[in-house]
Amino acid sequence: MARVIRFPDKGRLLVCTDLQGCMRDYLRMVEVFEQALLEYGGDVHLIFTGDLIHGPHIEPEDWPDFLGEYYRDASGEVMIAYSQLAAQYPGRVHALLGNHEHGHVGGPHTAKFAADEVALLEHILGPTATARMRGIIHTFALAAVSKCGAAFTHGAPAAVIESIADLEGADLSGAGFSSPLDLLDTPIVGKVLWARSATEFEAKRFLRALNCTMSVYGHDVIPEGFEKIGDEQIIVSTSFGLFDQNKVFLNLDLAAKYRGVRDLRIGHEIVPLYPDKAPARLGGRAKAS
Ligand SMILES: [Mn+2]
Repeated sequence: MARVIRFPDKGRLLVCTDLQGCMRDYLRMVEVFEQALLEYGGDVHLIFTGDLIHGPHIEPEDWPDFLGEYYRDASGEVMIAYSQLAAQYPGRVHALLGNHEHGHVGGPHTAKFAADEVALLEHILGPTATARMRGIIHTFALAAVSKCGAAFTHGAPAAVIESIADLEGADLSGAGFSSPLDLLDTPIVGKVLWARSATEFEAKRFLRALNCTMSVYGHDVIPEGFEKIGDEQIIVSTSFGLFDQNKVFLNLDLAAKYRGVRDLRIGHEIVPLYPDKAPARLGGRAKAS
């Protein structure tokens, strides 16, 4: 797997964060991508920034409000659909490793909705589908960079790196640790996959090492859709933990030179996933109620 994706300096880039097994939002994102391909003459990339898998297995009557819109986990199906889409549009569809995928290929096992979500999903899938899913996860990168200034990771840009080579050389295998949990304490992989926040100093150091101006990530849930932190960071919530009206993705111009997240405008670069449900605050068309 290429550890770091390098986007070209032309075309559009659509950015989708944590799906956590939500097939409906995955399909909506594919619809947006295919619409953009028509609109931009085929020159469009799509990146999923990790945590495509591990959603809740909860009955509607037990569903808590803080999980946003109701859905049933379809992790295995989402992964297969992703790999088919990547095969259908070679070089255009990309994914980053999230902490939830990492558990299946050597990382610590996550315990968000089950005591061991890795074991649970692998049990549901069975050995053949598990092997197939691991093969797909092995194609995921650790980070992505672009000439437009945006750098992409699953978690916050808190990792201590001096250059892109530090990401390219990162060991994701978990080999050499007595427990996968020790991986959390490593300055690169642990932070890239698990950090929920980064200070301005950390973010600037990370971006300087990558020759980028702004850091785009998910991993955390922003119920309102997105949060800008200083001029260097934006957390985007496309699916997990949100109600449809607040879900957003990014639509970036790879030929642009973004100076920072202040250049990302609602209704242009920050776009509602469901514009008919989203309020005007997010560039949507829903009537105020
Ligand atoms: Mn995560």
